[in-house]
Amino acid sequence: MSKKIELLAVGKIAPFYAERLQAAFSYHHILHPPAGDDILAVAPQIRGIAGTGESLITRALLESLPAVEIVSIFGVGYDGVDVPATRERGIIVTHTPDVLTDEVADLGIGLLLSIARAIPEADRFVRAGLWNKGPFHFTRRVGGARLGIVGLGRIGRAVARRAEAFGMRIAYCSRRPAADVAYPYYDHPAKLAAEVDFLLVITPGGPATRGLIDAAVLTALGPKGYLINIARGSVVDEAALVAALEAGRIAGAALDVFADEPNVPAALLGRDNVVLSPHMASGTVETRHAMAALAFDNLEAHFAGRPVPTPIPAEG
Ligand code: 8YV
Repeated sequence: MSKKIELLAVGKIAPFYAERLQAAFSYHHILHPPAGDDILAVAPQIRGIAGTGESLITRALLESLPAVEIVSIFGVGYDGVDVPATRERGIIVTHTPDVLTDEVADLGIGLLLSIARAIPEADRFVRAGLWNKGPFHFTRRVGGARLGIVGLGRIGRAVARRAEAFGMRIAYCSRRPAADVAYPYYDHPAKLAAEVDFLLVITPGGPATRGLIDAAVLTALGPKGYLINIARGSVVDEAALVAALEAGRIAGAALDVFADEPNVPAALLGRDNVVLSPHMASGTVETRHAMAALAFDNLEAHFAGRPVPTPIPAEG
């Protein structure tokens, strides 16, 4: 039998995916870079990296692995990868688009409904026995409301299609207008925020969008506006968000992603006008298996000398 290729997995790898990698590769694992002592001996032989949307594939890590040819990300977002460092060495980077689009869009709509109709708060109300003492407060209608989508990529479009079915009026903001949609376009999130009731963020993470949703955007969204973030925690200025919630400058927020996961600002935990979920938008059994299959296919194709199915975009 030929010797197995040395592979380094970085971050929290789903057990079923790790098992598949272990069967096919000589598997090593670290939670965070830099590479620990345990893999130093094998570092010069590592030819592939398997990571997730949250893994940090830093320049320093890549420099410690001189033979790396491919980084396969289990996730559509690859903002944890130092892409310029991979480009300099011709290292291929792949991700898992498309297979998770519907799932993430579903959770975006789920969070929007949850915050608008106060579903988690209503659940706490019933469980606490408060229904006997009086009715639950009225909530916010979604039909006819205006939804602003920050980032009209694959997932943003899938959110828009779903929101249309709820009778919402869509507008969007992205780097440039999309030629194939009729939704009103705004060139800055603050301009979009000023025109909508719900602002849903689904733009890539990374340096280009860090802190994009800042105090000015939240102020523009206004005291009746809701923020939904299913992108990356880094896209929202979390301190500005907490301050806006505390001052009543926005009506509420529903968040699947945070700046320092799994740590969530304590100031958000006690608030009824905040809905929180643990970065789980793609986290169904079906979709996580589809993501694992695609992430694996990328590695397999590369080491078999075939083109990888889903490289990251050339400009990304
Ligand atoms: C994570 C994600 O990759 O696709 C993305 O960009 O954020 C997620 O799907 C997933 O949580 C795996 O860790």
